[in-house]
Amino acid sequence: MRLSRYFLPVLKENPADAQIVSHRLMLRAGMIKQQAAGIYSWLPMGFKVLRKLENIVHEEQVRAGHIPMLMPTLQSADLWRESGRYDDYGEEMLRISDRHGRDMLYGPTNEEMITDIFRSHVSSYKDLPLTLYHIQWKFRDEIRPRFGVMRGREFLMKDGYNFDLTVEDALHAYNRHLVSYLRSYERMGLQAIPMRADGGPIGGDYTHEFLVLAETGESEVFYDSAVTDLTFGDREIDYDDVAQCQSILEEFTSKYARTDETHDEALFNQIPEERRRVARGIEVGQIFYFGTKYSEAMGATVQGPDGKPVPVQMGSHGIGVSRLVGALIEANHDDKGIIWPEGVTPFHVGIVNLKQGDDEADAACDALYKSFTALGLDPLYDDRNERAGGKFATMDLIGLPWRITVGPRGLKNGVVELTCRRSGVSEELPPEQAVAKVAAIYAAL
Ligand code: P5A
Repeated sequence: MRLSRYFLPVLKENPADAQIVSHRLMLRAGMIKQQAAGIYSWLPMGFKVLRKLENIVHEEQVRAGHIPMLMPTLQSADLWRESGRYDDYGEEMLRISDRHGRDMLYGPTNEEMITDIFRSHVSSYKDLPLTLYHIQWKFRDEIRPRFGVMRGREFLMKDGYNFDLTVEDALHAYNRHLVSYLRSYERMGLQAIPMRADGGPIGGDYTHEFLVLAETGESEVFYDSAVTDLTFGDREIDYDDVAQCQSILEEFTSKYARTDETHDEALFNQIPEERRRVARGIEVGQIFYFGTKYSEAMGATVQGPDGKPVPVQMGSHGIGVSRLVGALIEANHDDKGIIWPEGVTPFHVGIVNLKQGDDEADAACDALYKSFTALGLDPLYDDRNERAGGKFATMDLIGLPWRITVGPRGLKNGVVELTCRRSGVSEELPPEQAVAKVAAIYAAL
């Protein structure tokens, strides 16, 4: 993409109403525009990052054997009356009535709708196990929407629902979700720690939240510092292997890590003092096992092996996809702007032309641009007629991990400058070597 033809409405000034760094930087970098409290348009560069996160989530869910689909945002109140949550959900639910006076709502989550789909089409235990998921907009009329996309009213969630015959199978589905979530967050360049939490309005008392440690997080967390040493890495995983998934769950959840809802001071005090941590975290996902809560209320039964009907065992599993964009920035920025991890960056590399209109510099930039696109990479070429300082400030603000600077002086010596956004380290290289180096970094992801 050439910047002169793109839509990147960067702001020079700090927006006054943005209290935390991710909100400030998303507005300044032209990623989002607020349309109403807690409701945002995703401008092209923000949309690109959102799509990258969605892709990672999709790939990891499909790898785990879960099946993508799409449910609507608007739901009929009748389904929620069956589960009893229409009254329970309270003011967080946006209620709407259509022209016929029928009660509708903008879905805050989809347990009822998926249970309805299941009961309409599945009647035998032979069709289990089944896990369906979608990535869809949700609405929760939060009393205090704030921090930009971190606590929105409209937000994008991946929500998955498992249906199993036995408790053991449902717990395996729970474990599969935990493992696939660990992989997803790591691919995004984030450490998200599973912590014992509370079921809240979704239900069930077996649930883990995934938290990214950050001072601006809304949850207070208590943990053994040893949990921060755990990484999933590139280990092979067989999602049908019950023992392997169970052992990964144990590895990642046996050390003390809890949110304030379930914190137990006595247990916490058993951790050696130098490893006790009290901090704040951003909740980027939550998984639940709630058994037959919805299937019993809504009559979702299957015929078991003995011919008798049994209510199906269920759980639900969510990732806050739009919130993750904010969480990623909270965890990856400096005083100049965003620093995207390579796995989620909106463009792979920035090209800065120091002397637009100079034949040699223009030709070298065009050649770099062509080389990257031929390799399947997505460069952002700042071809505007601007001063170098302004171009560098924009690149630093939008945070592409790699920048190539091209100017007549370097070209005389046959080199361009390759700069790493995170370390700030630059090196001079012939253009083809700079391309090869950047390409190798992305090929290794
Ligand atoms: C699990 C999937 C559920 O709703 N039902 C379907 C279950 N869980 S949850 O924890 O309530 O939400 C899942 C994730 O969505 C994100 N999230 C939000 N993101 C932005 N703004 C909000 N107001 C908001 N509320 C929830 C969180 O990341 C949460 O973990």
